[in-house]
Order: sequence, then C-alpha cells, then structure tokens
Amino acid sequence: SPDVITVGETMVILNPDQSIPLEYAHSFSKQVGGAESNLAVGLSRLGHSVGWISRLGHDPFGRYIQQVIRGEGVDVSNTSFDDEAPTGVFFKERKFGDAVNVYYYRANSAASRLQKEHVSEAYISGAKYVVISGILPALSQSCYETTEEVIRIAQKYEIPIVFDPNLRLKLWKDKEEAASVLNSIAARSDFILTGQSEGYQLTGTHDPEEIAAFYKQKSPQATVIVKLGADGAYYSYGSENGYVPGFPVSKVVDPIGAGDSFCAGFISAQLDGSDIHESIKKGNAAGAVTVQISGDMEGFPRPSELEQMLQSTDEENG
Ligand code: KDG
Repeated sequence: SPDVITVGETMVILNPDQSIPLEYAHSFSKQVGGAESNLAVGLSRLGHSVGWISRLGHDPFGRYIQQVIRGEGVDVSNTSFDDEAPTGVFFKERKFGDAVNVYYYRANSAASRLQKEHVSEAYISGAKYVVISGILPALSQSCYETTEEVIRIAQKYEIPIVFDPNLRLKLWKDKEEAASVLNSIAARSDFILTGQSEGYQLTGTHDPEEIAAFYKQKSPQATVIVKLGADGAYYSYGSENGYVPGFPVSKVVDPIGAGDSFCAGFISAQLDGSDIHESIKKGNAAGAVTVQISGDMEGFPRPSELEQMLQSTDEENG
C-alpha cells in the first residue's frame, strides 16, 4: 500500500475569472479541490506514495476528478464510482482583499454516500500515516461511520493518525455539534494540525498555547500544531514547544489549500526523518508557496520550489 492514505470528498471547483460578486461573474475556470485529495497531491508532488479513498459520480465531473488526481500520481485504486448520485461542485468568490467565499453544491453527492464497506482494511493496514480531516464526518451519517472505521483500522495497526479539523461551519448543524465530533477525533489522533480561528471555534481560546494545552489534555501523546498563517506555527511536542516563523510572501492570491499544503510539507518531512522543528518549517514553506497561486492545488510546490522557499529566509536571517 501507499505510505500515506487519506479519505474524503473531492469536488469540481468553478472559480470565477473575475474578482467580483459571484452573481456578476460570467466566466469560470474549472479546477479540482477537496482538502484530502489536495493533501494527497501535495505529498505526491514531493515524491511520496499516497492513496486517496473516495466516491465520485458517474458523470463528466467525476471522470475529470479521477483523471486529475490520478494524473498527479496519487493512487486512486480505492476510489469508486456511484451510479446514483452526482459529483459535488463548489464555487469560489473573491470580493474583498484576500478573503475567498465558497458556495457548496454537494448535498447528497456521491462522496456523501461513502460507506464503511468502501474502505479496505488490507489497503490501509500497510500505510505509515493515515490522514483524517474533519470534513468527512460532517457530510452524512455514513461518512461519519466511515471516518470511525478508518480510525479503528489505524489504531488496530498502530498507524499514526494525522488530523486536520478543517472546520466548515456550513456543513454542521451548529458549532457545538462540530466541536463534539471533531474533538473526539482529536482525542484519538497522534498529530493534530489546526488553524488558529478554527482552533478558537473548537476550544474557546485564540491563544495558540492554550489551544495546544486543550488538545494535549485530551490526547497527551499527541503532537499539536497550531497554524498561524503568515506568522508560521506554534507546536507542542512531548515536553518541547515553541513557535516556528513563517515565510513572507509579497501577495496572497488564494489562501484556500494552504493548510493542506502545510500538512503535505509536514508529513513529507516526517517521512524523510526530519525533526519536529524542521518538519513544521517545511509545512510553513509549502503553505507560503501555495497562497501565491490561484486554485487549491495548482500552487503546491515541487521539491525544488520548496527548497527555494526554505532557502529564502536562511539568507534573510543570515
Ligand atoms: O482545504 C481546502 C478545502 O476546503 C477545499 O478544497 C474544499 O474540501 C473542501 C471543502 O469541503 O471545503
């Protein structure tokens, strides 16, 4: 099996060619996005073997997604087609500054019908890392059960679980429901990678050190990383903790996907045997490359681009 396995929904993105309110946009670029397949593409570009488990509609968008993700070198052998439900779609909208709004058309999509029977224990059991995102359990009851099944398998084979809560409030009944499900997954994870504002929604504090302390209490063995955007990240690993500075970029074009790119850079470094500080630095650098390019995964770095970003501050810092 691949070294890293992840599971989740991927959609076609219709990205307006103009930065105006969506109702006035007339032309769109077709792209592919989904937090888990983004991460998989990020890892594949960095030279790792990675598998993505999902369901796609038996329709042109489903075929397009399969082609793109497979074309990026990700193993799609455990992703199958559903004859009865369509592939999900979402639109991006850029109105002010760096902010991007998203509008989902994904209710009852093929991926929302993913069931625990679609997940192969034999396939997952050989992985070195399993990556779970908090989007999947929000999609439907069967997706929630699928998430639990993947956790069960990872635990059975002692495969470290990397968890990104990826809080999408539009997908949950309310914040309380999201926090109860996501914090329960965090409590069983080995690496918790959260953003600062979702960390606030889930723990009640903005302070990165308090967010980490909250999760350490639930999962004492876990490494907690709080992603701070341009400011880098804070981490708590065993009794070690600290801040790892980010990489300045001149213009943020599209922040969506940066968190997934961070996760790919981080896991890539862990697979290569780097220590925690180096791994976070690589995550920060990957995120910084990604925000400068439109699209979720178009801007994920290749090794030489990541290396260039990593060198950029070494020079500045002397
Ligand atoms: O992390 C980026 C994702 O949010 C984006 O690709 C869309 O997966 C997506 C989602 O469900 O929001």
